[in-house]
This record gives sequence, structure tokens and C-alpha cells, in this order.
Amino acid sequence: YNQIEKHNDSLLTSHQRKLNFLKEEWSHVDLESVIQKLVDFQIAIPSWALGTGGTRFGRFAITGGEPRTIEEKIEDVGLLHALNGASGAISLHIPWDIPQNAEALKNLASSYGLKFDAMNSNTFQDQAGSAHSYKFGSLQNVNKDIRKQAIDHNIEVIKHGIALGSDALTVWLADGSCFPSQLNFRKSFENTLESLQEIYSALPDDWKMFVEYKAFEPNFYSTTVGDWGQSLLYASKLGKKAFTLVDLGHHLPNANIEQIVALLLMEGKLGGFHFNDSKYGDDDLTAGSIKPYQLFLIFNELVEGMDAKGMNHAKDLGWMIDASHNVKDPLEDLLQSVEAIMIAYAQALLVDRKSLIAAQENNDVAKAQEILQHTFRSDLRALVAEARLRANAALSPIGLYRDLSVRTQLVKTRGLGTVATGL
Ligand code: AOS
Ligand code: ZN
Ligand code: ZN
Ligand code: ZN
Repeated sequence: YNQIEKHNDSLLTSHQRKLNFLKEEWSHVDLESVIQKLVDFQIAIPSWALGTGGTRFGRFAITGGEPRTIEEKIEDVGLLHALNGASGAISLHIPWDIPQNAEALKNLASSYGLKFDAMNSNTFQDQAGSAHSYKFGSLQNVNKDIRKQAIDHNIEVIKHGIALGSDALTVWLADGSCFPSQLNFRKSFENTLESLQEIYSALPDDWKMFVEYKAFEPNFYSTTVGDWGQSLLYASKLGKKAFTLVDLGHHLPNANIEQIVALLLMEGKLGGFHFNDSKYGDDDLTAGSIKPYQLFLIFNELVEGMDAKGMNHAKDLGWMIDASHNVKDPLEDLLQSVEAIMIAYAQALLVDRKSLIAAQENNDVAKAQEILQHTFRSDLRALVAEARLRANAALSPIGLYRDLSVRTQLVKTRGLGTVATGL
């Protein structure tokens, strides 16, 4: 009789009441298969979201208990996964994480039921002891030696990933320019493409390369992978293992992200996501904290498009969180993000697809909106909770996390220190 079971028993009656209500409300739908899809769905946690967060203006330590090693980061994600049953993977970053003994890390991860998701390279910071600076870009650089250093780093990251059993490389480049005429757009693109091609040729056959785009920051005039069009150009030229990665915070204001997602998916070039939320730019706030309707609309396109192509929701795209904060306990924050993503997914699964298609075919605009908002405005939290229950996780992950004073325990074992890495 462990702590999770005890916690669940205390909430079971109220959970059953809410679930039964949903079962009645949605009796025309195969809720069992919806719940199973929710059980199967896993979202990777980035190693850099577990500790000190912040912005370029300052970084602030969390309240303590920050993971000091990869092992402790794996432990933290293991804890999240035990609580919500939906965080079954960790996304590592090189060199903020340097795996020393891959075999031991793999064993540790699998003891928590975790896999290694996409590996992240870093050519946006200069590393101590490296020969060249990325001040004027990495894969785009006019200097071939600098490009080579960045290429070699990415190949190194692939090797770490192979040893850990990962099967994807995410490339996010800070490359770009701050002033008009600083660089030649075409040459920067060509250099970047050529560099990516070299990295691509080091990719194992069963791997994917995710080309992440970002509208601006740290460069403020141009970005060399600045939007989905540019990312799609690289991914198309690279080949069938290359895909576009959509970070929800990487668009210009008011971009229609759900439409971007639908078209990338249609083209077979959508690789995956960095989930987060934002009000202004790359704010990296908790998923669903600002625009939950947008998150739902994105999942609505995903479910529709993936089903049309017969894709496996859980396996065929990369689902990752990319967040960084300094005002919340990062573990609570990540539990909130995963919950928001699961709710949006559940809502999308319940959209009355047939009626929606009919409404679209009849140009019945009001009906189409009614259909979408009916599920968006339905409280489906009990379905997500039921999926957790079936995965032997907690009915209320944050509730249990607080009841057990997990952070206080972590402070006791790990201390108050901070290990400042991350953006
Ligand atoms: C940067 O803005 C991107 O979102 C990156 O995906 C990420 O934050 C970074 O690569 C951390 O490794
Ligand atoms: Zn990102
Ligand atoms: Zn970002
Ligand atoms: Zn972001």
C-alpha cells in the first residue's frame, strides 16, 4: 500500500462521481479508447526545465533541491512520471548534460520507466576551451573552421544519443544577424544547409533530425532558420529523416500556429513540438497558461491530420516541453504543463469529427464553432485523471507532490545550491 494508492483512495469517490458524469454525457462516444490514448500519450521533459530558470536579464535559483547531476535530473523526471504517468521521457542537452556512463544512465532511466527523447545540441553559447566563437553564428558562419566545430559538436551529440538509445536530434540555431547587411541571406542559408547536410549524413537510418525555427532572439534583424517556411526548406532539401519542429513560442505575434501545424503534417514534414505558452514572444511559460484555446486548436488539427494519415498519436511525432521559469517550483510547473497538454489532447479526441466535416461541407460556420467549443468548454479533467489512475499514477499529481513535501525532501538531500545551466 504505497503513497500513491493511499492518495488515490482518498480521492476515489469524488473522482468516480466526475467520471460517471462524463460517461453519461459522452455515452455516444467510445470513451474507453479515448482513455487508452491518454494512457499511451507521453510528453518528454527537458533536462533544463528542472532547475534554475530565468531570462537573459537574470537567473534565479529555485527554492533549493535542484538536481546537480544527470542522475538527479533523471530522478526528478522519474518522480514526475510516477505522479502523472505521462512524462515517460527526458530530453537531454549537450553540454549542459554530459553523459559519462551511458549504460548506467540507461538502466537508471528505465528503472523509472523513462526513455531518452530527442538530444539537443548547443551552438548558441561558447563552451570553455573551444577554439572558435559563435559570436557570428555557427552552422551559417562565414568561417569554415567555425562551421566545422559546430558540425562536429552535433555529430558528438548524435553519438551520445546513440549510446543512450535516443533516436532524434533537435537542432536549434541562434544563427542570424542583428543589422541589415551584416550577412548575405543566401550565403548564410547555403552554409547552414551544407552544414546540416554533414550532420544529417552522420544520422543513423532510424533517427530523425528536427529543425527548430524561431522568429527572432538572440538575433534581432534576421534569423537563419526564422520560420516554418525556412525550416521546411532545409528539411525538404535534407531528406526524409529531417522534419520541422514547432516551438509554440517561436512565432511572430498572432501567427496561426494551428494552420502551420496542419500543413506541415499534410506534407509529412511535421517532426514534433516544444510545448510552452506565451503572451509576447519566446516566453517559455507553462503550457496552457495563457492561450489554452490555441493549444486545443493545435491538437484538434493534430488529431484530425494524424488520423487522416493513419498515424500513431503517441509514437509518430516528438512531444516535448520547452520551458524555463523563475517564479514557480519547476516540478509543479511541469506537472501543470503536462496536465494542460493532456486536457487539450482529450478535448481534441472528443471533437465530433463527422458533424464537423458535415458543417464544413455545408458552410455552416456557426455549427462548426459550436462543435469545437462544445468539447473545449467541457470539463474533461476526470478523463485525464482516469488515465493516470490506470497508469498507477496519482489522481492529483500536484496535490500529492505537496502532501508529501517533495521539495522539502529534495532540499534536505541536495541542498540549496544552484547549478546554473540552461537558457
Ligand atoms: C530556444 O529558444 C529554443 O527554444 C531551444 O529549443 C531551447 O530553448 C534550447 O535549445 C535549450 O536547449
Ligand atoms: Zn524550443
Ligand atoms: Zn525557445
Ligand atoms: Zn520557447
